[in-house]
Amino acid sequence: MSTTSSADLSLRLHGEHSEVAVITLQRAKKRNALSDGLILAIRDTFQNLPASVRAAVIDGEGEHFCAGLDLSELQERDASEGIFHSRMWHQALDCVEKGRVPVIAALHGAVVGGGLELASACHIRVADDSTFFALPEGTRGIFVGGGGSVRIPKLIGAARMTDMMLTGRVYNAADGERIGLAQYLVPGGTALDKALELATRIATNAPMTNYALMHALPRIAEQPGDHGFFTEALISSIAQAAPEAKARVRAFLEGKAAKVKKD
Ligand code: 1HE
Repeated sequence: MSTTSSADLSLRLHGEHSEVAVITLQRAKKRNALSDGLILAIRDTFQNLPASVRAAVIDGEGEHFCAGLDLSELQERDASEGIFHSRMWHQALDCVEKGRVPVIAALHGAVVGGGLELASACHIRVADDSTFFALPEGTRGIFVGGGGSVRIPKLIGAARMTDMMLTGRVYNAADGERIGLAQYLVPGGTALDKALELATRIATNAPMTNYALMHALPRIAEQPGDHGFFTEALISSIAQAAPEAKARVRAFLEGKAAKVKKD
């Protein structure tokens, strides 16, 4: 395992071939609130992942995953600065969602405001018992600006997001998992351990399959059905033509690959 770090963010490499990156928000004293510097560090880190990395985990130091936007930086911004600020978040979280490798969010404690926007840019969210989800923007007199209005309704629907913002509703871990804010709940365990287990497994997939899931599936989901079927045909033919896909199918046919088993 090797380590690099910049101010409020660290990147550690795990696995025999350094195939999993664990990226940790390290502003525990401010509950990992996302300052401009931290948002830019997220952007730069995901843009420059080491070549060995095939899956990533993002987690937060201390008792909370992330308290959202650093509210102390909001005070002096005018309207046009606000647009650029929001666009900076969009660009940074796009590097998470539309980067090179799947990203798993390991959630605990507060996952609120921009923290939930960051989590929703990840491909898988794992929550432990301590996790709670909220969008306090409504009560702070502001609005989401980090892509939450696009991504969060895709997870839970616009009606639930509207309720969270209008009423300040807080979802606990179990209810968050039930409505789709997290795909995994780890009762009595740590989200980081589960996220690492999943990332290690994902890192063994054929890269083209992971790429198709990250880049083709979300686009297909937004295309008219007929276009989606065509895009699916294109991407599936590209994936199956890769030498790695041929080798994996051959291994199964020769009885050398794992069967699908009940959990
Ligand atoms: C902060 C922030 C922050 C904590 N910006 N400084 N997000 C929110 O509205 C959530 C605001 N935070 C909270 O509700 C609570 O801090 C928590 C539930 C996350 C954690 O509570 P707790 O009791 O563990 O910590 P604390 O005592 O409230 O906070 C510790 C310190 O962190 C304290 O500073 P200190 O100097 O007094 O020690 C807090 O002021 C500081 N802190 N959260 C700045 N968010 C792209 S648009 C996105 C829009 C949004 O994200 S809006 C939602 C913002």
